[in-house]
Amino acid sequence: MQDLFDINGPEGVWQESLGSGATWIHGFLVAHAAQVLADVGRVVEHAPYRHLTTPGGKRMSVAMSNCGEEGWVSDRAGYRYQATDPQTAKPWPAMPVQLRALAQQAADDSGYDNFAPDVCLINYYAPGARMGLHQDRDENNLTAPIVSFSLGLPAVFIWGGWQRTGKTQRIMLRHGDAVVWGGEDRLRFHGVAPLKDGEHPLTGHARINLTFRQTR
Ligand code: MD6
Ligand code: FE
Repeated sequence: MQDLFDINGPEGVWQESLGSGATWIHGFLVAHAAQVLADVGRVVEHAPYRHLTTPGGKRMSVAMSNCGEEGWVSDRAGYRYQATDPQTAKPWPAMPVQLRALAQQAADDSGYDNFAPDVCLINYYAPGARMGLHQDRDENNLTAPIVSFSLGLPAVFIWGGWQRTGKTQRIMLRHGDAVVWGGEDRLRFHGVAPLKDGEHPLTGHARINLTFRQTR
């Protein structure tokens, strides 16, 4: 029954607060998922998914790409944003206008007007892929929120506090969910538990997560 409800679109969209600056918008993207995935497909034709290396030398289990004016990258030298794709030496593909508009809409709906994302990091999770507990603090502008879109297989998102060792909460992010966080929640620790295998009609054996960031 839940699936039937979700494909109806707006009726299946509802908000849940995760903190004073953080909003989980269930079902936000369900009605736009095919379009968003088509946009993502065009981006990764030009900037293919790749497994980056952490500064410590470990291969990340999540495969990544970017679009926008800059992209987030990691290698032995550290984490940073840069305007060119290190793999192709070309600028990252432009951020599709409709994707950017959806991210702005999610931010608006959560009380952040004037969100002007210049980067969209695209994370591809195959079964078993995970993301360790981290803070997003490589952006120069920490007053802007981050908008996150989840597509495909569901994943357990670990929502922590302001200290690595703080209490954590586990929430299940599903196909079409958006999370917007800024304000006092902007620097919360968070991560993703190893992806459980399954099959989704639009993504197959995978979860795709997009995070829109305003780096300046
Ligand atoms: C993910 N997301 O959901 C990983 N970071 O696959 C993030 O690391 C993240 O969802 C900052 C803000 C929102 C996020
Ligand atoms: Fe993050």
